[in-house]
Amino acid sequence: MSTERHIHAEPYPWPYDGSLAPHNTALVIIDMQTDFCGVGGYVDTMGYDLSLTRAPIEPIKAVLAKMREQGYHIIHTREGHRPDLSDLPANKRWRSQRIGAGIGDAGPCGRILVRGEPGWEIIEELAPLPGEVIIDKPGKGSFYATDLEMVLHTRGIRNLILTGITTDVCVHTTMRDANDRGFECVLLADCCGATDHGNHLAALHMIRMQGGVFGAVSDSGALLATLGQE
Ligand code: C5J
Repeated sequence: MSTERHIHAEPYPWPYDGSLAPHNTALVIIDMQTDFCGVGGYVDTMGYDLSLTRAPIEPIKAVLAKMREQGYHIIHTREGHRPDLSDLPANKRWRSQRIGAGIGDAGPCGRILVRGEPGWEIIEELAPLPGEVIIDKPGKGSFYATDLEMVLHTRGIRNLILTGITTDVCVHTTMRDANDRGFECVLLADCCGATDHGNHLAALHMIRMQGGVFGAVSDSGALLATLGQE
């Protein structure tokens, strides 16, 4: 009998080699912070529709509960900057100021995207448990200026299940970068959201090209169906 395990995904059953198992696979939850999906946070201050970035909360909760129960690795990320803003590039700050949500400026949830401020915290619904990895990143990708790759190698993780916000920015950047580093990635479509739904759909479409140019696309239902067979 074959011991291969896959989840239904497009454009191929994921992972490519059927090696889905708790010891080598991590759930990565990207930037589910008040600043990206809470009232008064960065995305809200920019004027985008919060329902789009809040849509993934419930599907992620379901996947997180099941993967915790089965002993998978869980990794959370947070985008944010040092209080002295010494890791904030001037152009990133300038762009945020011109849309009225200056990074480092005071807002309803504290200083926008600054580490330690209320808006920078991961939302309560998806709060990390003690022992789960948290990666603090100053950029969009989760590898740049972080120790994520070292954590993955140290734990023997090869497969990444990507969730969080936003699909077209931090999730995509992380997926592309992980793929280049040899990790096998799947993005769960209903566990991600963007500030523009068209961009969310376009980001999913991009992944499906070229036989799965950065990996594959699936959803929480398909993952839970496979994990439920345990
Ligand atoms: C953005 C993110 N969109 N988490 N950050 O600025 O995608």
